Amino acid sequence: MINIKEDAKLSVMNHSCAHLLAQAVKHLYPQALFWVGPVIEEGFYYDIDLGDVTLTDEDLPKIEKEMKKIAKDGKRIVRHELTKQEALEMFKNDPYKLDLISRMDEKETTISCYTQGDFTDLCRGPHVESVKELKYFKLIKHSGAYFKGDSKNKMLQRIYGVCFETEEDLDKYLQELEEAKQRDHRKIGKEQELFMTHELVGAGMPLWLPNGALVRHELENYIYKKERDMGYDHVYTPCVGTVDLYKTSGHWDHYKENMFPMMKVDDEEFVLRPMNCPHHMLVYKNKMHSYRDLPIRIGEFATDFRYEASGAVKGLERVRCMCQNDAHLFVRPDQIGEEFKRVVSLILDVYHDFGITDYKFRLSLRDKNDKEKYFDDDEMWEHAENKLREVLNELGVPYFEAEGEAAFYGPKLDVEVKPAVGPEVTLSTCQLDFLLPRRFELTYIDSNGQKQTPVVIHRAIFGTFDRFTAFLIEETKGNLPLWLSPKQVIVIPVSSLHQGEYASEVFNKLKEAGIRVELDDRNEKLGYRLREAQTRKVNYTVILGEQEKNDLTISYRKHREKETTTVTIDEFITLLKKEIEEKSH
Ligand code: TSB
Ligand code: ZN
Repeated sequence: MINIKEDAKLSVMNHSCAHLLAQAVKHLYPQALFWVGPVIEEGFYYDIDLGDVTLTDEDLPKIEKEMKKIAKDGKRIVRHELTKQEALEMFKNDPYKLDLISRMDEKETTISCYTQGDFTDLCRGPHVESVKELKYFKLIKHSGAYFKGDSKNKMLQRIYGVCFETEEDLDKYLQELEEAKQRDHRKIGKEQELFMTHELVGAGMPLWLPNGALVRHELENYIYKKERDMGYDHVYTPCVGTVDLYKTSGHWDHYKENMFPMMKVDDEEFVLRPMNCPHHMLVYKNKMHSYRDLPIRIGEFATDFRYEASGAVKGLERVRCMCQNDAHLFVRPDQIGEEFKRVVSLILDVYHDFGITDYKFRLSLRDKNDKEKYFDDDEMWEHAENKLREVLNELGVPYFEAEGEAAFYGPKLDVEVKPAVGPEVTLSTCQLDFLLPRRFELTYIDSNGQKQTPVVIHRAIFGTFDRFTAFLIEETKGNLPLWLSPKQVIVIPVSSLHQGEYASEVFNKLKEAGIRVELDDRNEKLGYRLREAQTRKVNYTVILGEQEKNDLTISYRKHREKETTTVTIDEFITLLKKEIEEKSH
């Protein structure tokens, strides 16, 4: 989908359209006061104080109609420049604009406002010449938004919209938007009973329902086997730790705003863990290691808790309680390159298995000026960042660099993907860390019998099972490949009276073969049951009529395919097993 913000011409149009929206709102709600109306990737929005009024869905078409009327009238958009004093005078009855003006520095910015007909707004510009140019726009949705994003402040009304140069462009965009909505994992997750949320459990704390849990088990089995084959050892550790543990690691100083608050039990102070590294450092430290034992790879499917803003939590994609497919690799300095390469190969291998092709590698570096977030040791950072660049160049994988995205303990290689709705997110991550091994005083004995400090590679291939599942649902539009699907086959007798017994026999055989199968012998019309299987996206529908019963065969239809094939039950099982084995997608 197009990124409006990156298109210079569309950015200007969308910004002008935000003013048009504000003017229309002012006509319909004279009490309205306006906060900010920026251009965003998806178009524009405006945050508006409507006094006691809360908008409903029915209000948007009315506002849109007024916008059309004003646009047709075709007033010019005129710019005026003001001194700070003039601006303060002009907007003296508007606390929102006064807030903006009071923070402006006259020497650095020219204060300007734009007038179109009876409406004037404080704005940097630029704008289109006349509202006449705004013809193809649509108000998309509305929501509440706290003033300055702070829940202690007043809730304003935010209206989103988008504007294009031509009708075709607008239609195309609206169609894409609709498709994205259909793909949204929150919608599919509900329809297919994969997960749920409940306010009694809390925001960002999804509950995995049986269907979703089946998918997750398959993901766990899959990655567990891969990791075992690559020499990983898996552990189980508690999802809490003491404050002292996180003081030792540095999380307490550098990651506290992402953590749940401390809780006291007897004399101990605990936190819900946001990361598993400290626990794994202690597992490593549990015994002596020789240089010959390294790399040591400690893996865990580990539950973590992070404080994510309530407005940011989203389905399974951004949660407050998550399960990482985590591992910490303890290596000698001379093994960094090799081990890092093995992790990147594993990522590529896994993406290939899942048919994921649309992703970007991002080299996430620290922000040199942010001494608060990042551990202050220039030499260590330069060394770690250069080491990663070196390996990436050697591997020849394309990547882009992003400052200020590193973990507090080191730089990382992240894999970025685009969800159906909203900005890009990180799936896999591979991070280089010279810090935590020092803080936990980890050692190994080198070939001269001397103590040395290992280097740690943090890596999560799926990232979290939560986010990866969200992504998979959207990638496949809910049509999960057979090996992952919670509903692989449904057996439907044409008439339960005539083929009911045979259907049970087929159902049992499939079940015994380990296939996730359901039997639909309800007394409903065949067409109805077939349609339902279709909407539920069951991978294979098996239809049994008199012919099949007499010939001891089955007829199957694959989801999204038209033709029906007749084979023996054994042939069908062989076919399913092959497809599962090959992880076809
Ligand atoms: C890889 N200590 C490392 C670990 O050893 C770590 O925690 N890295 S992380 O902070 O980048 O998190 C790992 C992965 O978790 C991310 O790559 C991302 O895919 C996923 N993740 C992070 N926050 C969330 C969230 N709120 N909801 C779902 N998944 C998340
Ligand atoms: Zn870690």
